[in-house]
Amino acid sequence: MARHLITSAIPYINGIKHLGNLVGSQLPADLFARYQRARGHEVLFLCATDEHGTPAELAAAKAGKPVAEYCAEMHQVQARIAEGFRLSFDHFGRSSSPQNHRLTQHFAGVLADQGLIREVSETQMYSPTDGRFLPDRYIEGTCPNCGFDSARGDQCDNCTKQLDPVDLINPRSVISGATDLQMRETKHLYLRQSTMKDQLEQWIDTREGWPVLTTSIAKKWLNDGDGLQDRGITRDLDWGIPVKKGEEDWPGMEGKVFYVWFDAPIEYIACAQEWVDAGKGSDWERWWRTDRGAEDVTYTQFMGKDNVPFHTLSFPATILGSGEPWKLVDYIKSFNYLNYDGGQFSTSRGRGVFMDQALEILPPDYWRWWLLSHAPESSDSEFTWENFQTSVNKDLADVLGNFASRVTKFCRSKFGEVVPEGGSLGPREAQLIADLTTKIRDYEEHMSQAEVRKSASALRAAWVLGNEYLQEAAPWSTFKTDPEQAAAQIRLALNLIRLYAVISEPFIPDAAAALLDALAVTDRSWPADLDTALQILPAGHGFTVPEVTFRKITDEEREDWQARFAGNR
Ligand code: B3M
Ligand code: ZN
Repeated sequence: MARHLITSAIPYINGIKHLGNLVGSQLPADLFARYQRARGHEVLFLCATDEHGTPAELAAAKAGKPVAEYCAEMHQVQARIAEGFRLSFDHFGRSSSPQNHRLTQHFAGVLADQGLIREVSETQMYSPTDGRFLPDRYIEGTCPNCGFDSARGDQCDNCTKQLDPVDLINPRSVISGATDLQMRETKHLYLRQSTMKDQLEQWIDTREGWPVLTTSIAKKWLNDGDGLQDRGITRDLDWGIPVKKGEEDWPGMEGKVFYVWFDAPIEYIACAQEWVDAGKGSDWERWWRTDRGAEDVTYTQFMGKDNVPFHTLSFPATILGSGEPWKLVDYIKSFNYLNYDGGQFSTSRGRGVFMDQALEILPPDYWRWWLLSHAPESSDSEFTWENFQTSVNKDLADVLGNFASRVTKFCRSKFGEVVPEGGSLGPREAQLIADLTTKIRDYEEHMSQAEVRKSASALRAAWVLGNEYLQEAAPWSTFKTDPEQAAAQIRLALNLIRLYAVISEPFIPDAAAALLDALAVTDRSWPADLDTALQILPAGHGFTVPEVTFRKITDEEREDWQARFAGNR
């Protein structure tokens, strides 16, 4: 039995995520976690909400709520939606937890002790009216390039020019509208990543079999231009983790907080502490400290490609730089983007399907299957309603659902709701078992490497084999001449439904549970040997015909939904 630590990138707290976010980290991480559990391995699967930074402050202000209250509420909302999609986190934590406060301050302290932090003085916009420094996004003004009057401090949304707050004409505070802004000196902490370039590069070069997408992004940041840059890890914000050196105050850093990207990955560790403190587990060190048993843990991270630099360079710099025996990631699985119906998902324009809306129109398995079988692995991929309808109707309804329903209904009508006895298997069945064995071994191979699309294809191919067999063996005609043989065929087919439920569970957990329920079987053992696995339901075992496992999506629904999610909110 192996031990798998699995984390998904932690979603920002500000709002409900769209399907592209879901398929870029949480969903494939869940697939992998479910698979490793099904294979009998010990799994700790963690995720959390990423609650600090300007976006959280701005979203809370927009909602007219204190930021702590806003975050607590949105955490509940995201947790409920995660359950709706059956994301099987062992714990869904919060980066604002006391555990993460302590651990982030601890890391800053040890990094300082290792000489890896330097203090830098810079000038930044200060608003006397608001009594605070203003980050780029808190400043608006007229664009020097196109004259647009609501350009932000970091970029003009009208002409897309990248800006510095000082470039803006008539800059004003987004919070109060104040225009009496001034440049003031402020001090910040920088993590001296540049001194760790060789160590990081060597670490990356010795990772075996990492996806090209992951290593190419890491290499680009290591070697582009002037190479790896030192990184500011503090901000002049109210909301966040106060800058401290361990438990001690940090002179000159009063009123400042750590940068959200410094504390967010540390939450992966703090989340394991939260898991223990919530009474759900014991001994988090066993997963995270190589001096406490974590040396034989396999740690896999899942994320969208925009998160790769932080996970291949910044977070490892924190871990390695600490000089303490923390577990480093073993495999980073990254994803491209999912586009929506000829364009991009857009939160501001309400374009595309968001996680809460998806669950309002269809159960989670439908989305899980489409998203995973179309995961943007080797390139960006696109959600279209036509494609969604086709996949659901063909793969789920016609192939898997139809198989389960035909077999159980036929059995009920000829033999009753009980696994029939008599007859024996012939060469056709031997061939089916051989073909299935090949497919399932392929499936295992792809799943163990988190090759999501290839896994989905292998699984679909295994479903198809059952349908083809049923078509050829045609027990409904066999029954007329040789009822014993038909009984043997149906006994095999009923067992095949159980097998499909077990191996499909990581993709479609609800359907899997419903099928096992209908078959009145609790044995979820993974099929080591197919001959044996296809005899688990013995003759005489009672079952019920399952409810419709998957219904078809009609053309009318497809058109409705397409119009409803087109955007322009
Ligand atoms: N919250 C960005 C994102 O949701 C960021 C990930 C943090 S992972 C430590 O894509
Ligand atoms: Zn402009």
